[in-house]
Amino acid sequence: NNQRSGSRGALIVLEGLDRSGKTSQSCRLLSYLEGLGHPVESWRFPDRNTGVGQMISAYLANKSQLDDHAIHLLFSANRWEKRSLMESKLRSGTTLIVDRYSFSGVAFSSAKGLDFEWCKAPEMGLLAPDLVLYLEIPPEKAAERGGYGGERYEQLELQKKVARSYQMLYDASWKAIDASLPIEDVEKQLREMVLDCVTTCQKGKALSNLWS
Ligand code: NYM
Repeated sequence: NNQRSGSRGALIVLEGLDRSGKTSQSCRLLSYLEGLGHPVESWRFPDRNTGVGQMISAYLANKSQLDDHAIHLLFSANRWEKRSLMESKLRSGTTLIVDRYSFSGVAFSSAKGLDFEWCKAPEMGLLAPDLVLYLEIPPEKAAERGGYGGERYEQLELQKKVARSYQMLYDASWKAIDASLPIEDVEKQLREMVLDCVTTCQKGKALSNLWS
């Protein structure tokens, strides 16, 4: 029992272009860890349920217009409003599988032309993930998948720039997976990486903040 032994949960983030399969894989990882008896929750950003999240959702649906900097800060605020809950979940032993995080914030806004360092600044002090799983897919291939193009940003030229921005964020906590493989193959690779990470965190790896 994780709670009793006092070990913490892992903060695991899935990142990638639109239609790279993050949402399907985070569902699968959730069931997998649940099946193993690990306390686990699946989260996503933007969290569209909060007041800030509703503003973001309207913007993405092209129902409102906002300055690029303003929407960037709203995405960040949407993570800040969940930070303390995130920390208490992790400390009480719950692993969080998070569909998009600060890296999406920086990758999308900098792809639109905002300064890279400016984009990172409001993310500093949020919890640093223990593992970032990057679902790597050629932008052209993602664009062929169903449901593409419905929201703002789902355009091939912008997605190519987003892919380049993601490359600039890549560091030692990241693992890239070829997301053009069949869904079960991707899942198999992710399971192994996630289990490894959960174990490392149980053994006492410290929580830390972005970007340090
Ligand atoms: N997005 C997501 C951002 O531009 N900045 C952020 O901080 C986050 C978390 O929102 N195209 C973009 C990426 C997606 C869009 O995400 C909505 P999703 O996962 O499709 O709901």
